[in-house]
Amino acid sequence: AKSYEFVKVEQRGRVGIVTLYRPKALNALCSPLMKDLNEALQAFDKDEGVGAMIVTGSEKAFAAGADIKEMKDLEFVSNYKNNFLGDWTGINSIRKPIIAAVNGFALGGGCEVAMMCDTIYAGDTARFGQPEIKLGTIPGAGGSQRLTSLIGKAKAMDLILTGDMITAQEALASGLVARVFPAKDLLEESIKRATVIANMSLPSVLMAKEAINKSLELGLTEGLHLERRLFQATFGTKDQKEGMAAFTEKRAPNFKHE
Ligand code: CO8
Repeated sequence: AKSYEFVKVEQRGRVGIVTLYRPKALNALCSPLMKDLNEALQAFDKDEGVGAMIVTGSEKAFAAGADIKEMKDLEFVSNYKNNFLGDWTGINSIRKPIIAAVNGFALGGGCEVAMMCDTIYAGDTARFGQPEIKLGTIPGAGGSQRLTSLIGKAKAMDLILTGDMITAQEALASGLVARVFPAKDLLEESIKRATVIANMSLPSVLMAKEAINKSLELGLTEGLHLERRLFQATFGTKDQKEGMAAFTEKRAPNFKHE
C-alpha cells in the first residue's frame, strides 16, 4: 500500500482504516492532510478486498479543525478564485460506508469531516463543536447543513452561535453519534462493527448507503421511488439468492459481493 505523510493506512480483514496523523497540531486539517485523506479513501474504495472503512484520529484529537495558521491571512478574492474548501469534498464521492471513530476533539472542520462520514462512533471522552464563530468566521465544510439535519435547528443554532463543545454523551443523545464506547476500546469496537458491514453483500451495502444519503436531498416521492428501484435491483444479485437461501436452509449466508 502507498504511504502518506499525514495519514496512516492499515487493513484489517475487509476493513480499511485511515488514521489522521499530524500529532504536532492535533490533526489540524491542512490541505496536504485533506489530500492524503481523500487519496487513501479513494484507494480503499477501489480495492475489491475492502467492504467498509474507518476514519479515526488520535486519543487526544480526531481533528481540531481546519489549520488556523494556514488560513489566517487568506482573502475573499483568492478564496473565491481558488474555490477554498471546494475541493475538500472528496469524502462525499466515496461509495463504500465510512465510520468516523472519534476520540478527543472533533472541532470545526474536524467535526465536519466526521459528519461527512456515514456514521460516527465516539469514545466517551470525545468533544464535538463548531467553534468557528469564536474566530470570526462560520463553518465552511457542511457544518451548518449537516449538523442541522443531524441534531435539528435549535441545537445546531445553540452550538454554532456559541461555539460551545458538547460531550460524547450529549452527542449521542442528540443524534450526532450512533454509539459511544470507552475511549480505549473505540477502535476495536469500530473495527468489529465495520467487519459486520464489510461481510454483508457489498452491492446491497452500496445501495443502502445511496438510498439513505439521497433521503437527505430528495422529496419523499422521489426518495421512495429510488428506494423501490434499488430494492428491486438487489434481486439481480447472486447475494440476494444466497441470503434468502441461507435463511430458508437455517444457515449463515456466505456473500460473494456479486
Ligand atoms: N489549526 C492549527 N493549529 C492547531 C489547531 C488548528 N485548528 N488546533 C490546535 N492546533 C495546534 C496548536 O496551535 C498547538 O500548536 P503549538 O504547540 O505549536 O502551539 C497544538 O496544536 C496543540 O494545541 P493546544 O496547545 O491548543 O492544545 P490544548 O489541549 O491546550 O487545546 C483545543 C486543545 C481546545 C482543541 C485548542 O487547540 C483549540 O481550541 N484549537 C482550535 C479549535 C478550532 O477553533 N477549530 C476550528 C478551526 S476553523 C475551521 O475548522 C473552519 C472549518 C473549515 C472547513 C474545514 C474543511 C474540512
